[in-house]
Amino acid sequence: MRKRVFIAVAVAVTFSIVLISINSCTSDTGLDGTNELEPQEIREYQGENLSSVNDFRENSIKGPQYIDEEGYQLEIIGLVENPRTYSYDEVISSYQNYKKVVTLNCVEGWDATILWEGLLVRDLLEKAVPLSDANTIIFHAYDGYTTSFPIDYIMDNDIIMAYKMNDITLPSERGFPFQLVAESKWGYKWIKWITRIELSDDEDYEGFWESRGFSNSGDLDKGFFD
Ligand SMILES: Nc1nc2c(c(=O)[nH]1)N[C@H]1C(S)=C(S)[C@@H](COP(=O)(O)O)O[C@H]1N2
Ligand SMILES: [Mo]
Repeated sequence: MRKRVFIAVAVAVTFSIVLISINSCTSDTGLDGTNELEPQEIREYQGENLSSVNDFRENSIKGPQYIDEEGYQLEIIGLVENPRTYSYDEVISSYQNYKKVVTLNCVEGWDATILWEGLLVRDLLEKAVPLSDANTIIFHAYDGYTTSFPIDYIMDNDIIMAYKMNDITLPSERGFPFQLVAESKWGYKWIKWITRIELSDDEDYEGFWESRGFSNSGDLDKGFFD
């Protein structure tokens, strides 16, 4: 008799555990009864086909970096009147956002066309006010990677620092929180995981790949060893 009661209790307990776990796996039901779904990337924009965020080859110098949004800081430093540190939300909420379809071309022979969304680096610079001897902008990343541009490239073009691609937040592997959309430049100029923007007077500064023989201008219409 005791044994039967024991078995019945054991079966009931097992059954409830199974039910509870099925319930917690399948639904993310909010208080209002709506189910939240993971946002999906878009693959077409204004009639143009887009690549997927998964079409990129992973060839980063130290592999993917996983940056925590809470502790993240973006520094604007060097030859500027107003050096400043931003949190992730401050960067996103302080500036007008822009969208643009641009293709990244890697020197390894692949490319990806993505709808990028972010802020203009020019807007960040205008707030920071570069000093008159600043002529170069150096981007630093969480993995120690760097790359640089003449300030004029940033001021004369609508260069975006992206926080979304194909309508979803940048995945960690793709550079969360920010990747530079270095239009008309080779992929190695599209720095990911940006943590610091430094204004400098060193026109000859060479970033990670540039100091290993790749062209400093990185212009797509020229060879990458020019
Ligand atoms: N911080 C950082 N940014 C980086 C790189 C890197 O190694 N570290 N690699 C660059 C290169 S060579 C290319 S082609 C693009 C490619 O982006 P993906 O690694 O998301 O494919 O990122 C660029 N940005
Ligand atoms: Mo690349």
